[in-house]
Amino acid sequence: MTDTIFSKIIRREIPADIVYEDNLCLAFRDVNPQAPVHVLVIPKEPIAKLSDAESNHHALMGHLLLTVKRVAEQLELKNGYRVVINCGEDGGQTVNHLHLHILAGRSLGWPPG
Ligand code: IU
Repeated sequence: MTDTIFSKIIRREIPADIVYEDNLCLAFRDVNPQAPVHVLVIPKEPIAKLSDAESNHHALMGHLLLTVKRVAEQLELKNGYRVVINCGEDGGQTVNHLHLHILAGRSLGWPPG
């Protein structure tokens, strides 16, 4: 898959406000936040989108979700939060590196646009 800006963030080639990192993933604040708290959790492995994940990514996918929980605890999102994965064009995905949005800090509407 082609390099994206998220790979550059992982390699520290461009700056980001990183809130969590381990050997498998990175979490950083979105540059264009859609809520008072807006963090992206990304795998270090450059999987382009959720529909590209395969059975060998089973453990990694679970790790990403548990990282969301960990980051939410770290940021003390006691009132709740939303987790979003945009996949592909109709899903509104703009960066072709799998990412989980964590949105919090206000009451979020439903359904999304
Ligand atoms: P999407 O699900 O692909 O639409 O989300 C991409 C997000 O990446 C979006 O919320 C952007 O604001 C965010 N982002 C970023 O945080 N830093 C960047 O350098 C770029 C996009 I490009």
